[in-house]
Amino acid sequence: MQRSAAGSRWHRLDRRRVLKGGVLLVAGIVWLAVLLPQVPSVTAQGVRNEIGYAELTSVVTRFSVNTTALGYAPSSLAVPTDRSITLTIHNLDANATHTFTVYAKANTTIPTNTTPGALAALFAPANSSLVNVSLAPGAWANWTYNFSQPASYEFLSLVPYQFQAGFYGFLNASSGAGSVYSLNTSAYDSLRFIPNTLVAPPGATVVFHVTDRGTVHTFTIDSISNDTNLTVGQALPTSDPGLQNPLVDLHLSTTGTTYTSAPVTFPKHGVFWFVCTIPGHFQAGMYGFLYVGATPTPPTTIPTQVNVLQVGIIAVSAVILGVAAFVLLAGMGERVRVPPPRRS
Ligand SMILES: [Cu+2]
Repeated sequence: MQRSAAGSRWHRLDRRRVLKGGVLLVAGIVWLAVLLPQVPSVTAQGVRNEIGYAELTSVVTRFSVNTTALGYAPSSLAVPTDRSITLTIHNLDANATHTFTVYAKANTTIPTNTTPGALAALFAPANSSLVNVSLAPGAWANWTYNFSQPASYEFLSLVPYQFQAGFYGFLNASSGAGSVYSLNTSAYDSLRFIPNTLVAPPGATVVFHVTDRGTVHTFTIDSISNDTNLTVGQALPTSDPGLQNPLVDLHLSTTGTTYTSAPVTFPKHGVFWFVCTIPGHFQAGMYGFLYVGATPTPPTTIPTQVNVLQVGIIAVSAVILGVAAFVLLAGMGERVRVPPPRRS
């Protein structure tokens, strides 16, 4: 009778301890499992230097050239190779007919002192032009063509004396032309852009996507390559031509929102600052570099800020797991140390 009462008491105590230990163990594991994977994105605010590479998102295949009273606009057009492109030619000149004639001989510039007679003779053979279309005032036409090789082709008007007066231009076919790239970064309240190094191919046309991970910031790209007016650790210069006429100037105001720039076409090569122009932010480290057609300098200054959050989560997890183990072992130990009374 006494034995069974004592036995059930120990059993009850033991169960309570095991239950407590088990709950703590589960809590510890959940704490570790739920919080630790989130750490990289949280600590990224202050610790990591990352490189973001431009991704090709689309290739422009539709182009247009207008004919005005003065000539072609644009008079120089970069088009991609190895794909079909469509060119719309629109004669906006209300008073005159013009032709859009593409000389079939690649990489050849016809001398502007060529007489109308000599020009007519040059274009007499049918295969002398890739296309030859005559456009009355207000008329337009589409021309579809696939440039297989990178090359430059001159286009001109065969109406007498128009070429001599400046009615000519060039189609420049190259493999990268018309390509639109996408670059992503985020702005954090730790006054960092992450990634803070962005890389794009030479002469790329880029659309920037900047996600606001904090409060109010700007993403402003200096239009002057290698602008030496800016100095790390100092305030932004009050008047800097590159920042007064920035290539991109996104104003970020809403956390979690991604802001998208208009497409920007960069020169072949250059290194451009991008900064936050909110007072104090640049000075505190809110800047990065865009490398166009250039190899990025590896980030050499990693902020020495300790990864406090990660250390904290591991420490708290260790404490919870430790207590859980102690309670579990203590429960078991007590059962061994105090066996149920025996009948003599
Ligand atoms: Cu800022």
